[in-house]
Amino acid sequence: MVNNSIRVVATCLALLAPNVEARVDVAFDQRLPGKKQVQCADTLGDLVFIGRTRGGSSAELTALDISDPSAPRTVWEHELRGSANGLTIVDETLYVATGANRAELLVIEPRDGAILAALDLPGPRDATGIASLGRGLLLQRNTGGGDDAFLIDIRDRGAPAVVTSWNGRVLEETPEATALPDHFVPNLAVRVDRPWSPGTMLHLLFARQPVELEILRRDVVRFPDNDGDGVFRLGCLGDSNTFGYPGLPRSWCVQLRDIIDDPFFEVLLIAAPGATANPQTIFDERFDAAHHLESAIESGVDAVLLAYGTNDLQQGYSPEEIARAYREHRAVAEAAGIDFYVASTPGRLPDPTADSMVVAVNEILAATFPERLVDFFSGFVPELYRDRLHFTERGQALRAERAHEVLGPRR
Ligand SMILES: [Ca+2]
Ligand SMILES: [Ca+2]
Repeated sequence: MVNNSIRVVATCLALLAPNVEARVDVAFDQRLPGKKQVQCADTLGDLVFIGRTRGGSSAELTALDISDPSAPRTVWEHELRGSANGLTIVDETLYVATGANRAELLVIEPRDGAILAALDLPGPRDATGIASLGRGLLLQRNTGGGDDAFLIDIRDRGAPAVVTSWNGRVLEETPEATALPDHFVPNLAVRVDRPWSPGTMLHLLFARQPVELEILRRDVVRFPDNDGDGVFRLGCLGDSNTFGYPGLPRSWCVQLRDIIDDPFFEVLLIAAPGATANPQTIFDERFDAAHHLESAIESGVDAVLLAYGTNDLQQGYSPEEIARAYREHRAVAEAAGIDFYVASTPGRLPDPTADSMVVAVNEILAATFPERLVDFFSGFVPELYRDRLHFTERGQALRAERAHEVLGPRR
C-alpha cells in the first residue's frame, strides 16, 4: 500500500440517498502499487484475494487481511506467468483462473498462499473466468479454436481433473447486486460486498486508473448476517397488527423496511389475525407463534421480532404465561442461531396505556428481555387506534419507528 490519497468524499456522498449517506464511513482509500488492473476479488473471513492483469513489477495475486478495514495488510502474494482473471472459493480453498500457459488453474491454500496444485490445459490460451459448482468448477478460456469451457472435478483439491470440455461460452459477467455504492469510484473495475461485524456491510471498490482500493463501511441494522448469505433478513412475526390487511394501514414491518431502505436488508412478514404467542385455543397452528417461528427459521431469517399478546389475553392466558411463551420462542431462535427480539403488547381502547393486564405483561417483558424489547405500548394514544385493538397508519408508523430504534443502524 502506497501513496495515501484520501479523496474528497463529500461530493460523492451527495449522490446517495440521504438515509444511506448518513451511514457511510470511508474506512480506507489508497492507491494499489503498480498499474495492473484489478480483474477479480473475493473474501474469506478476514482475507481479501485480489487478482490483477500481468505486467510491471507487482504481483498478480495478492491476499490482504482486512480484520482492521482501515488498515489492510498484505498476507501473501504471488507473481504468476499471466494474469489472474478470475477466482472463487470452495470449501475454504482458493481457485484461480490464470493466463499462465502451464497453470491455467491454480489451487491455493488461502491462509498462507501455498500452491496446492496447478492444472495445465492443452494449449496456451488464457483462462478468463471461473465459477464453483458444488465440488466441481467451471473454467472458461479465451475462444480461438478448440474447447473453451472445462468442467473440473475438485473432490481432491490436490489433483483437479478435467471431467469434460466443450466449445462454447458459459460464464457471463455477473451483474452487480445493486448500483448503490458504485458512485464512490468513478471508474469501478471490481466490487465486493460483504457483511461485517453485526449489522455492518463492507464494500470493497477497486478503481481502474489509478488502480485504487476504497473500503466503505455502512451500518445497516443491529443484528448480524447469521446465516452468512450476504443479506440482513428480519422475520416480523405477529397477529393482525403485524399482518396488515390489504387496503388497510401498512404494517409496521413494511414501514420499517421502507425506513431502513437498504438493498442488503429484507423483511419476511409472517402473521395471522388472532395469532397468539401461546398455543392456540381457538384456531389451528397457523395462528400460533411457534409455527410462525418455525416457518421463519426455514426461510433463512437472521433475526425475528415477535409481536403478540393481545389475543393471548383474549384467550385467557396470564401475563406470566405470555412471557414464558416468549422465553420458549427465544430458546428455539437461539438454538437456530437467530437473534431474538420481542415487542411489548399493545394496550386496548378506551385507555390503552392504562390497560392493567397489558401493563402487567409489559413489566415482565421489560425485565425478561432488556435490550431486546421494542416498545409497542407507551405513547400509543387513542388517536393512533382505528378500533379497539387496531392501529391507524400513523400508529403503525410509530411502531415502525420503535422497531427502528432497537433494530436499525446505530448511526
Ligand atoms: Ca496450457
Ligand atoms: Ca442473512
